[in-house]
Amino acid sequence: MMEKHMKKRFHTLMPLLLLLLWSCSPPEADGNLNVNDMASDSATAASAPLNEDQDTTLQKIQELSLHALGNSLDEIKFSKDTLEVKAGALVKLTFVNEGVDMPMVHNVVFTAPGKFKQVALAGDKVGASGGYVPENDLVVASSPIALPGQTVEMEFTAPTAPGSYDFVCTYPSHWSKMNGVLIVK
Ligand SMILES: [Cu+2]
Repeated sequence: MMEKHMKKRFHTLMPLLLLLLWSCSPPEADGNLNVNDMASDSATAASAPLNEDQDTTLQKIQELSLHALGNSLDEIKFSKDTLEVKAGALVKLTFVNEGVDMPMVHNVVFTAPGKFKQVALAGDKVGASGGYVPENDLVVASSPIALPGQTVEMEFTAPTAPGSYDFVCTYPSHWSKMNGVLIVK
């Protein structure tokens, strides 16, 4: 008896609920309310990023490696002055910090052409909590901080516009010794 009553209430509430849901749909929705779609929302949301990345998953990853050398402010330098990537390539960079002592903290930040110093000085102000990386359009990509002896990895999409970009360590006062050119072809 009780169950029957509940069921009846549910049926009378259902059209109202559907109407509410329909009226809440965003303007870009096609207006067709499909209960099945709504039930599988979580599944489609999880697979959506994969669809967006479809081009890059088919693309071969370009692997690069870079070391930070030296164990004093006078010695520090990157192992390479120049890195080269294909325009728009998916790049995986392995960054090895060969420093031993604590002040030898490094990162690799790729910047717009000619902007390594400007980005490094802005990164200095950001401080350790922000990984010494400023949030602005001059930054193409940045690695995590690599402590002495640590190896970090980063993945990024190379700029689509060919040119000579910069890379730099934005740890305070390292930029003048630790910078190089990213050639995008
Ligand atoms: Cu450094």
